Amino acid sequence: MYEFKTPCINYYTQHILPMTDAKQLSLEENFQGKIDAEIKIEPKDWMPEKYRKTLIRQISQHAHSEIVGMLPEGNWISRAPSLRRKLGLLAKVQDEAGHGLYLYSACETLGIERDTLLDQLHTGKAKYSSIFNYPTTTWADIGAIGWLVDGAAIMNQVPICRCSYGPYARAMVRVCKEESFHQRQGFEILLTLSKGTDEQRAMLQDAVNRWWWPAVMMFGPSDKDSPNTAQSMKWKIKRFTNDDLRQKFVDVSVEQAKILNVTLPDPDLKFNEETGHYDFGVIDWDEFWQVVKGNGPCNRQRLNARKKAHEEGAWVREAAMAYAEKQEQRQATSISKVA
Ligand code: FAQ
Repeated sequence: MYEFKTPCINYYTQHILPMTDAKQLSLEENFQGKIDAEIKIEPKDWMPEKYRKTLIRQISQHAHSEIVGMLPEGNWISRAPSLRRKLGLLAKVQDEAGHGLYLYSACETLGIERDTLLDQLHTGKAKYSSIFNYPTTTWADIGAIGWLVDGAAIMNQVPICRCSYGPYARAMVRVCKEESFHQRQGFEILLTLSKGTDEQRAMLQDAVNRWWWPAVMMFGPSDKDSPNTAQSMKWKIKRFTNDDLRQKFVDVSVEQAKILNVTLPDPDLKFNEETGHYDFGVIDWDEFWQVVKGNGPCNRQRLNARKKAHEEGAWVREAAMAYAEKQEQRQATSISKVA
């Protein structure tokens, strides 16, 4: 059982207290001790400023990804090929909105306002996942997003259920359950196409050709070029490195591709008897960084759509605030009447 050397200190108070080096050191030792002992860090616990900032960066980027991630699929809600497909897609896109809101709430527990986070997204200061800057040109893209993008997302996010920061870890439990439904609906769309006409099978192969490499890139830069991984692993924000997760994703996807009867667009994909994993080709990191820097095929379109939706939703936020104030006033009046 882990023993606390000092009592937990309110993080907000701690923030403004001048600290001696020795005290700071013991706080940091206690903090790391809790993490090593798998004790969750909660919002009011003391935490190093860099831990807080790393979490705000990661959780907010994750939230932005969920929200921007609604756009490529939203494109197909009005064109889904049947009522059943439309219902499935609507539910998936709504789930993603929910994930974004959960994650913004988890991020707010670290002492940052939601308006600030949204401002960071709209001004291009905060990143969101590279994958959502690619276009969805055919219905098969919706299947490919579910299979590959949600598949990659699950691979990365299941370990975050064991993240050291309590609110993020707990939010991820439901998110992962829903992502797993998303992955299955995508796979089922593709399985149906794989049993369809020549044209449908060609559409499936074309979508897989376009989405495979961007999905492989989603895991982020190679470990040797990832500035944040080492510290995030020590703090148990990340449980696996980018390359480890990418390899797991490739290994499972190759087997699933066989069921779909599609070819993955990588001539170097080959099972390696020695490692027990699939070797794969060289990733085009130039493409990845171009997309991350804002020069992908749809970056401008995505950001403009988000900004427009935010502006057009101003009246909803105002109405919600007015309603909440009215409820508060009503409650105050009824309490004063009882008293
Ligand atoms: N795109 O040092 P690292 C989803 C940035 S949700 C853009 O390795 P870290 C659900 C990174 O931010 C998908 N930027 O960084 C869905 C950093 O820049 P910074 C999102 C990327 O944080 C499905 C720099 O490169 N998932 O798909 C990307 O340790 C379908 C150096 O990188 C999450 O956010 C990228 N792909 O590891 C929705 C999961 N990769 O901030 C709709 C949580 C890296 O220093 C439809 N996040 N960068 O300026 C994570 O696990 C981590 O943050 C990583 C990056 C693994 C993404």
